[in-house]
Amino acid sequence: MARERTFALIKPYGVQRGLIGEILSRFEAKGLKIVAMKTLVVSEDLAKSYYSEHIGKPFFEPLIHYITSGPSVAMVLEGDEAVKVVRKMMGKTSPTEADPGTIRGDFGLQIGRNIIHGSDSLTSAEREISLFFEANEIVDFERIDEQWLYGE
Ligand code: DAT
Ligand code: MG
Repeated sequence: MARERTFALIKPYGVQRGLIGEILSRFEAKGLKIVAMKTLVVSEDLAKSYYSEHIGKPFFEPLIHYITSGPSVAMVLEGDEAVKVVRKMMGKTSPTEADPGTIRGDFGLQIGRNIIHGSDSLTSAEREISLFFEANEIVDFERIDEQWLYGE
């Protein structure tokens, strides 16, 4: 198994609903390490680069409007197969399809108001991390439980 870094964003609706702590607790309890985190209001320019794969789709403009509408919390999570693990913990794109027990399955109903984003591949993770963070904002450290978590 490969140790990976992935990018996650608690979107404006998640912040407004007071779900930052709930979401972070799930990631921490899973064993993922939060190696960078910040609160920011995503600018229009950043939003358009971040969601460039969706340019031209009917939901693109509403998506940009939503993601720039209030504060979000951006983070870098590290752990074995972190990309896949975070995607599974988030659940399917549509909250009505996402399984109970997943973040989207437990806390939302509207695809246009998803409360969380997570990178869908290592390539996307690298791109998204570099859009939101400078290299010196990401902290390399060991959690004291790592030898138990990974059996090293
Ligand atoms: P994901 O967020 O699961 O990676 P995505 O990259 O396909 O899904 O879409 C990004 C966001 O765009 C998603 O969180 C919500 C919005 N979105 C996707 N498909 C949509 C649709 N059919 N109608 C409205 N919004 C949509
Ligand atoms: Mg996506």
